[in-house]
Amino acid sequence: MRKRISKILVTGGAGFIGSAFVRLLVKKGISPVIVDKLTYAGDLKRLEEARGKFKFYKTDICSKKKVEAIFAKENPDIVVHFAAESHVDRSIQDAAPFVETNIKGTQVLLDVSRKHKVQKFIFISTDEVYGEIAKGKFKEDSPVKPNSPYAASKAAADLLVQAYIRTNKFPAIIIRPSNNYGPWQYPEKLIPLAILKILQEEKVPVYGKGLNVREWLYVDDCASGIMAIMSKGKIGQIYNLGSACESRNIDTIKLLLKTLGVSQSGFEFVKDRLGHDLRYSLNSRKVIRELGWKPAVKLDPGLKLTVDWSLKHQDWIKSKLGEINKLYNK
Ligand code: NAD
Ligand code: TDX
Repeated sequence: MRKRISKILVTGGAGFIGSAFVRLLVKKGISPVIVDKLTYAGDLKRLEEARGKFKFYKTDICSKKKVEAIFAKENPDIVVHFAAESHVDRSIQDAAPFVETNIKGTQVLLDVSRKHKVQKFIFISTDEVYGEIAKGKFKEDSPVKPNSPYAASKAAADLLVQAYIRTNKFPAIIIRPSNNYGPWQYPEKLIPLAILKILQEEKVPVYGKGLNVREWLYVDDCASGIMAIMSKGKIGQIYNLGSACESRNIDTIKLLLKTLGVSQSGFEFVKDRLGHDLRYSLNSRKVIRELGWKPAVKLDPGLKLTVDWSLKHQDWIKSKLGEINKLYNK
């Protein structure tokens, strides 16, 4: 008898990384169920190429009643949980939605998933739960020491998942990706914001002296890593997911200005972010050695792909301008 294909429920599937994962599932012939509240960050345009190949529920993951009803109807085998408030600067302005969605929303999903006996629960955490590291790299067993309200809310959720694994033998896996970039990223984050500024012929705002380091992972590589871990990862484990492509913000912006063919002076140093983490860096040997995953796109070609995509989707990027001006008070 042919084995039934697992039914996959994806939260936050209309977001930046969630939609890349959904597009990958659909390419592989899998039709997921998506649960997304469509906050300012959610956008179904990201899923246009997958139209008709997924089922969509516009629902807040914090509403236990609604999530229960979806699980009762859909009976998912696997849950991949991306939905979150994801922007550090917003969490500094107001932590409330971060506590609500990232912590309570995760608790609701854990309880409903447990009740419905899902086979696997994949939690998308972040490298930010470790805090900053001046030298060396974080391993999966490094202490969790978050700094921003965003990171603290993700760490709380990450620890809650670990508690359910230990207490209830809940079949979860935790993934901690590094900074993503690529097509369809909301232009509040550094790389798409810089592209938007350059398109508007404005200077790119670089916090502090631009010496903070981030490890840049192309979004399709992140999606393929999540797929590998979902398919072959060990239950109860934590996996770092990074690219080893580290770059200081100032160098990233200069590379981007070069890629766009504009003057190298197209940026300005602005007031630093409060509590700004100096450097994130992941040791990703576990996923590489155990599961054979490898990122395919380095930073230079990844920025070229992102710029090419952005030039073709200027209308979409510029449609977020009002919201961005509201966020950065202009
Ligand atoms: P995003 O902000 O682009 O998307 C988040 C999605 O979640 C949106 O579609 C939004 O509508 C939805 N959402 C928000 N609150 C919700 C709620 N209460 N109920 C249902 N849906 C809700 O985020 P992203 O950059 O795609 O990040 C996805 C996940 O990956 C997040 O958990 C984030 O913490 C994590 N992560 C992101 C990065 C990165 O660089 N972007 C790196 C590491 C980890
Ligand atoms: O205008 C800016 N100028 C600037 O210098 C912005 C928006 C950012 N920065 C700096 C701050 C960081 O050092 O660029 C770096 C990247 O900033 P963000 O794009 O805001 O990302 P970061 O704070 O590193 O967090 C990201 O990576 C981990 C994601 O937003 C998180 O969701 C993820 O968990």
